[in-house]
Amino acid sequence: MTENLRVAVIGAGRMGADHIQRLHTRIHGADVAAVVDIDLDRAKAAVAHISGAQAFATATEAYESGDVNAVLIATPGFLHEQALLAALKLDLPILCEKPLTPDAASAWKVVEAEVATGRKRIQVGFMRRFDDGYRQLGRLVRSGELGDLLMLHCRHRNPDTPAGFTNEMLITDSVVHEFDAIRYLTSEEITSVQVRLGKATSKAPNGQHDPQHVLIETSSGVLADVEIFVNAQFGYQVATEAAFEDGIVDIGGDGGPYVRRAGRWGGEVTPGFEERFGAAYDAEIQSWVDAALRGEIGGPSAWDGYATAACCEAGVEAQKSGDKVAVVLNEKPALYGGDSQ
Ligand code: ISE
Repeated sequence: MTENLRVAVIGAGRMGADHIQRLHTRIHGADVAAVVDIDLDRAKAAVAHISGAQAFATATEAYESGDVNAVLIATPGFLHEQALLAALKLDLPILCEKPLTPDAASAWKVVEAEVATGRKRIQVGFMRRFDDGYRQLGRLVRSGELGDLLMLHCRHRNPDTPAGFTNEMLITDSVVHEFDAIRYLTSEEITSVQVRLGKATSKAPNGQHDPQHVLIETSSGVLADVEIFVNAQFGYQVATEAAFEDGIVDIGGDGGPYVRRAGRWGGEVTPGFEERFGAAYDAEIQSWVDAALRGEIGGPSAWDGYATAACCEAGVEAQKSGDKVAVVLNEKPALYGGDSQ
């Protein structure tokens, strides 16, 4: 029988805590062996109910415990590069939450380091690829059943933003998902990004211009427009309408029971991404664990992380200039040649 993965989760914040719970209660083939957080008390609280798991303030200590053979990185994006390079040196299977890194140059360093190991070790946490709606839409695009895909209209709305969420993060933390989803749905690279700033909500914290309208173009000319609205108050919504030559497809509409009661009709608005994408996160982590036990990755690669980092960089430049900014990518290394996006 194959032994379970012994996972060190680095970062016990909102996403890290969610993954710890998932690994501990729902995922087969993996155990939480260690939780690492610069706030040791937070790490200790995260392992309190998990027998056999230890808390550490640094990843080095977790690795030196000798009880870890895989790593899930859930720290803020600007800390990823160092954590990724260290884990690659130890030849560990890695699940890295998005973004791979915040800019294209650091993401490329990670790609080069992985290429030097000769195999794919890094899976990037673009969970939408595991969401039923995105999967079905991806299949429809690839089947050609509705003719060619022409346009995508994407809506990405969050109720509010955590402290420290900057104007750039509307692109690097939120639209990054759209970049990956568009690449996934079209199986094409993105060639340009433009950002328009229109009328802003009074509900956004200082420094954020919210909402923003992002126009994205792929290599065959598919246009995708994204409304990114991160202080939308009412709840969480990620939805896309796809226009094909022979039909229109909607994904991500309201879910749950539609209730008629006491003279009213309706249902509940999804509160946040944990609820909207809970099943997708479960499928993503299970796929990573299953693949890691075979010595492979089970989802988007470091190349996908790099390509989206390049889109984010163009997006941040476009936010500032208002211009249409080209996305320029380095040549795709052979290691990722066989990837279906
Ligand atoms: C957050 O980090 C996520 O990944 C969510 O999916 C996204 O909706 C949100 O805008 C991000 O800040």
